[in-house]
Amino acid sequence: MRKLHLEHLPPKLIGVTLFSLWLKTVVILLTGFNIHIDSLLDILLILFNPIGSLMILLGFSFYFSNKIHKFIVVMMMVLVTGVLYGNLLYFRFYSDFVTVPILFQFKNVGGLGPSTFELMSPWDLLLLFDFIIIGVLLKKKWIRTISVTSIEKKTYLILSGILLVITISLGLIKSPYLFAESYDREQMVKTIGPFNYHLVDLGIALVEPFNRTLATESDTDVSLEYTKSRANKASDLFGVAKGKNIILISMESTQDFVINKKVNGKEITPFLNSLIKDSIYFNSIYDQTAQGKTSDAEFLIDTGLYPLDSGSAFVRKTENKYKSFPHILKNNEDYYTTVFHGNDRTFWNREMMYDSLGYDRYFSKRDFDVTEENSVNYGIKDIPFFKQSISYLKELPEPYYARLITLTNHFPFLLEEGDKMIPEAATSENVVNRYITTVRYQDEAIKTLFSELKKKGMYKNTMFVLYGDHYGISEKYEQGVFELLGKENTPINHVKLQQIPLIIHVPGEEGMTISTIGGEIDIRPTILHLLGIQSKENLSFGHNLFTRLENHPVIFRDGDFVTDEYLLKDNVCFKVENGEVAEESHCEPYKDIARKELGMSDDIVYGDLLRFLE
Ligand code: GP9
Ligand code: MN
Repeated sequence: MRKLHLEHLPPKLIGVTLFSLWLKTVVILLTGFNIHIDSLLDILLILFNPIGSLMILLGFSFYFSNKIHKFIVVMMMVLVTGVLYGNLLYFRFYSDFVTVPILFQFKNVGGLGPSTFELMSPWDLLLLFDFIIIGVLLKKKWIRTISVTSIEKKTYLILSGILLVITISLGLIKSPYLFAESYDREQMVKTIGPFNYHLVDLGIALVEPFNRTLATESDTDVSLEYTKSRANKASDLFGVAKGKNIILISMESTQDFVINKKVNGKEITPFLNSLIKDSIYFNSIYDQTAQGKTSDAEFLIDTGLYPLDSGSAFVRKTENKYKSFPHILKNNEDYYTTVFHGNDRTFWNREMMYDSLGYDRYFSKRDFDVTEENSVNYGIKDIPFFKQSISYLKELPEPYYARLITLTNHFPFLLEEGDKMIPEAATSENVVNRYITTVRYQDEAIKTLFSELKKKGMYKNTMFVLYGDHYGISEKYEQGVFELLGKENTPINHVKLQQIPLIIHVPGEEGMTISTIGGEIDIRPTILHLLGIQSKENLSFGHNLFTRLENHPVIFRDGDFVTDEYLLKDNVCFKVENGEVAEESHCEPYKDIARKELGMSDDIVYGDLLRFLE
């Protein structure tokens, strides 16, 4: 038998590594990211799109000597695995992909705290499988690294380049608005692959600073014209809360499904359920936040603009000029404006952003007595937080506007036994089971706040606005909620779970439930309506909820939307009525509105256009 001459074989390390990384990428894309597949083309794209970029990455190793070549290949494996795993962890909570700005707000997305550990799974170790196999193959010398000629290098490079061009072209054929809708990251990852997506994202981050330099005063005209034309009809409630103090409560991770819901015969939110009877309760309001979570909810309410497509405006756009809610309140009725929150001043860059938004005072962690005993998870528990806030509230000049941001009901929903006021639920998702107890605790805290305010005579002259800031249960754990609600896990039911409660309580006013659909962006015009303020500083995309048109879409940051009749989820059009897939043409006009509004809002924020309205 002839002896096998290994040294004449091709550079197999590259081949084996390319195959293993491709396989890993494809398996993760198909199983880890809940990517919506609606045609064979989608699968073909997913199979094809990582090849070109992986070849280019691994190709770098050719430019190093034989010894270092091996090392570079391993480094590329670490890089690719790290990028995939980072995205996987991020996706498990945020149902989104990592962007460059996220890397600069790492500590705000849970860092390496309990939130991240909760998201890990022992199965994740499988990601290291190829390292072991390739390690063994190298050790046994079953695969070799041999140098390549310059012709081979060139051919490899040209081939990788051609594959890359084909990938991008196929992506554009599949989704012509791929780059115009770069905020639709699922579309981007599905069509051009995760590595090309990261490159595009990096490119966007690099050119972003030029937006401001190139912006001119006339760029504001389109948005001014667009937002001016919206109807702001009169309603009986105009001015009913004129001159009152305003207490806004941002309820951490509070979804609307908890309202009036019992678990094991016990209400999750007994206080809110009773408050609703004497309040205006909007039960069809959607979470519109993106990667900035709580800070995005604050941004939506304070500015009436959409949050950024990537990263948090609180972190990225503090230098901008804003026409914010505090500015409007101050200019029209001379309100004193404050925020109360038990976390560090730097979290979400709040200290700086509140300055830009015109707040007079930020009561943060350093203003509270925070001890190990009165804290859990992210910081001070809601009951001591509210109790301590009251003494500050009492001293504020009136009328005041105070936003109080709760914290206890935060993922992964940790609470000591003694604070659990109802037993955990018994679904298949522990996260959901614990969530019930932290929401219940928050409800008790709000009850305490109300009764203390009543005792101190601070209740009657105040308008209360309570809203859930964003979802608490991400798609990964949603099955537990469906079990609680006895509902099926369908796209339409998932979208409905994104509803957050909005409760406006004006003492003495009659209660009513309003089912008009809306979003967090509509909260500011609604409050201004109740305050009787007709502000001219209205370059905002919100509508007053009392007169909002049902067929105007509630727009989500990824370009999806919901109207009274149709909803778009992952670019599939559905009928709201029965959850059936609808003809794409029904969604087209709303898609255009979504693209237009998100585009205009981004132009305002990235171009700092409000500075021209001084
Ligand atoms: C932290 C609190 C929670 O200060 O706002 O932040 P989140 O993770 O929900 O954005
Ligand atoms: Mn939050």
